[in-house]
Amino acid sequence: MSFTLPELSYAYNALEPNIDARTMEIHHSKHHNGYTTKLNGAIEGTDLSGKSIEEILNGLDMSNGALRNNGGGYYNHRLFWTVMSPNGGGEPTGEVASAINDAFGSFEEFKNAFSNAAATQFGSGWAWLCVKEGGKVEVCGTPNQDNPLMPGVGCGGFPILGIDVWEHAYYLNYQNRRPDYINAFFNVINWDEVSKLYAANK
Ligand code: MN3
Repeated sequence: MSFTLPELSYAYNALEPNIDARTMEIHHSKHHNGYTTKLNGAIEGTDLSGKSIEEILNGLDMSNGALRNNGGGYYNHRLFWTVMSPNGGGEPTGEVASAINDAFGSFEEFKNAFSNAAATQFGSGWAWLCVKEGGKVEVCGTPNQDNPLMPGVGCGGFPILGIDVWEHAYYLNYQNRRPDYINAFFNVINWDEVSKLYAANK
């Protein structure tokens, strides 16, 4: 079994003006495609072939650079596309909203914590909202293509929201203004999908 590049459920220009079409096209068709191809190369002929990406990341040998970078890159981007939507933005409702309020005190405080994790991730990486068993949520960040599902990354739980803060995710439109990109990301967050991921993994 090999992994395939997932289709987006919206057009490359659908997230404008928050995320521009050219960035989306290159990010999906070049970067994510590259991670997918290299992930398939890294598992070909090994006993990992046939396992789910979650199983591969959970049991990852962190010294295997090709699998760590490309397995993470495959998974992280697959999640990233689904937690954005042209109909996104606003604030969450229901269970995930309650969990966010319990953990951070308010949506604004959550937004500050998530934005801060994204803004202060040095170099390339991701910021995450994760859910732990029992339903508690927390914010954390990981470098490069590391992911909370990997062993020992010190960022716990199941990721239900992630923002890519590699420069390739924003540089064409925002240049060095990462905070502006982070702000714009909040206009496209697909809270319906985040809620589903919360309910399925709490
Ligand atoms: Mn990326």
